[in-house]
Amino acid sequence: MTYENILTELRGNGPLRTGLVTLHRPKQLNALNDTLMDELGAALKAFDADDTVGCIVITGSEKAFAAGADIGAMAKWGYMDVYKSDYITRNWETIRSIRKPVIAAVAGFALGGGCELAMMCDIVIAADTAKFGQPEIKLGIIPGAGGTQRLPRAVGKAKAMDLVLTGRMMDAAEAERAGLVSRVVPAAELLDVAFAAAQNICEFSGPSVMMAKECVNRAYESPLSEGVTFERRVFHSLFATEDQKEGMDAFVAKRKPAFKQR
Ligand code: CO8
Repeated sequence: MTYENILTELRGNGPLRTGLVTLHRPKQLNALNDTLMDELGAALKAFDADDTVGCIVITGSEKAFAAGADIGAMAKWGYMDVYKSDYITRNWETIRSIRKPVIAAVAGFALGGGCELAMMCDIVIAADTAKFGQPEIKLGIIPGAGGTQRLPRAVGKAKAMDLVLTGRMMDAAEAERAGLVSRVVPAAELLDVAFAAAQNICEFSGPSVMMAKECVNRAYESPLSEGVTFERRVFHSLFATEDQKEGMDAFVAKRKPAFKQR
């Protein structure tokens, strides 16, 4: 499948590979227009449905992961255009529905919708050149794809308010201290580190990977008591899988497990 605003490829040579999506509107710093978002949604769905793919990486360019929604396109919109369009919702719901782990490998600007896209991913690995921010306030709007909701959950109210109300950017080191990103690496190593993490995940049992993702996400959407009950039920269910037997037998026999379930 060829796309206009993204590039896709499969990486790795194990039984499970990593699906890579590269956002590719270089002249607009990967601003997220309708076409790009539709293509991103389609590519993620295709990788999610592909049994040979175990993990997905989304990246941008050296200069920008994504500089936000396309301001040129939005500038002409009125209230009814935005209200009636499903631009903001349709593909964001697709991203949320992806069951395999998605890693954001972020270099350069991740602003507005770009920062929100990174926050939709399960793991954010940042190059030391990364800059995160929600600068929508400078345009007379507010974040519209979860920025006011996911950012406080990721970095706490104080820093989220600071970023959303001043529109300032934070660098990779500050983002790591704040808990928005899990690792900061030299820019030249960004993709290698992201692929290594992805291939590491690919070696594990598919059901336990997908259920672990589902349970961690549940922590953000339910009270602790419900989350813990949900986790317990999912934990129980994994004892019905062949891979649980394989994983534990292998540990006892001091050999490497050969997980089969995808
Ligand atoms: N939309 C459209 N074009 C953009 C965007 C953007 N968000 N960001 C940069 N560009 C374009 C510039 O217009 C410029 O084009 P041209 O060369 O034709 O003039 C080109 O990219 C390069 O940009 P700059 O010359 O400005 O490069 P600098 O290195 O000087 O600055 C910045 C880089 C700081 C990233 C600067 O471009 C900037 O501030 N960009 C806007 C960032 C921003 O405000 N983002 C938030 C947008 S609103 C939003 O995301 C709301 C989300 C709602 C939901 C999401 C749904 C998908």
